[in-house]
Amino acid sequence: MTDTIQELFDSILGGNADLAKQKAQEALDNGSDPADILNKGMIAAMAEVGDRFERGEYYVPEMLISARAMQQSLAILKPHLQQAEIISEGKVVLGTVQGDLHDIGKNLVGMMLEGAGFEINDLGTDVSPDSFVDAVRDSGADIVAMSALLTTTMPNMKNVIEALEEAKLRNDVKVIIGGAPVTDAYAEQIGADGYAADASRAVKMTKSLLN
Ligand code: B1M
Repeated sequence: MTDTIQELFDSILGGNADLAKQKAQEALDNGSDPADILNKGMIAAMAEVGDRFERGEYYVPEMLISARAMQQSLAILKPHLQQAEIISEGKVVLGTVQGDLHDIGKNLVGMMLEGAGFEINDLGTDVSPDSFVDAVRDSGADIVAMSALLTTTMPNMKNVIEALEEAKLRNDVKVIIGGAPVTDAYAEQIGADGYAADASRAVKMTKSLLN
C-alpha cells in the first residue's frame, strides 16, 4: 500500500472527510490504481471501523463520521471507477431493504452499474417491499438489486421476492442480492437469481442474467 493510500485509510478511520477527499485526489494524481484506492484505502478502512465497533472502541457517531468521509472521498473516485463504454440498456431498480440504513455498498453498486451502461432507479434505504413492487411496475425494470447489511434485515429480501410474486411481476425481473451478511446459499434459499460479493461482481452478474 502506498503512503497516500495509507493516509486515506487513516483519514476515513478518523472521520476526517476533507483530508480523505484530499488523499483520494492525491492518490489518483500519483497514478494509483482506482481499484486499489477503493479496496485498500476505503473499503478496508470501513471494515476496520466495523471491527472497532464490535470491540466497543467505536460507537455509532464514529461510524457515521467515517461513513461520511468514505462517501465524500468515493465521489472523487466515481468517474475513475466507471467504464466509459455503454454496454447495455437494462433497467435496474436498486435499494437497501426495509429497516436498513446502510447505503455505501448500495451506492457503490449503483455507481458501477451506471458506469456499465445500466439505467438506475435508486430507491434509497429502508425500502419497503411495496415500494420495490411499485418501482418495478412503473419502470418496467429488468433487474431488482437489493442490499442488506444487517442479519436482522436480510429476511426483508425474501419479503420483496414474495411481494413481486404476489404482484405477478416475479417472472418479469431478475433479482440480485448482496451485502456483508448475504451469501450465495442465502440467495438460493430465498429464490433470488443471483448473489454478488462486491460491486464489480454485481455488474458481471447483472450482465450475465440479462444475456
Ligand atoms: Co452499521 N453495522 N449499524 N452503521 N455498520 C455494520 C453492518 C456491522 C457489521 C458493524 C459491526 O458490528 N461490526 C453491524 C451489523 C451486525 C449484523 O447485523 N451482523 C452494524 C450495526 C449493528 C449497526 C446498528 C444496529 C448499530 C446501532 O445502532 N447499535 C445500526 C443499524 C442502523 C440501521 O440500518 N437500521 C448501524 C448504523 C450504521 C451507521 C448509520 C452509523 C453507518 C452507515 C452509514 C451509511 O451507510 N450511510 C454504519 C456503518 C458505516 C457500518 C460499517 C462500519 C461499515 C459499512 C460500510 O459502509 N462498509 C459496518 C461494518 C462492516 O461492514 N464491516 C456496519 C463499506 C461498504 C463498501 O461495504 O456495504 O459491505 P458494504 O458493501 C460491499 C459488499 O457488501 C457488496 O458490495 C460492496 C463492496 O463492493 N454489496 C453488494 C453491498 N450491497 C450489495 C448489493 C449487491 C451486490 C453487492 O447486489 C444488489
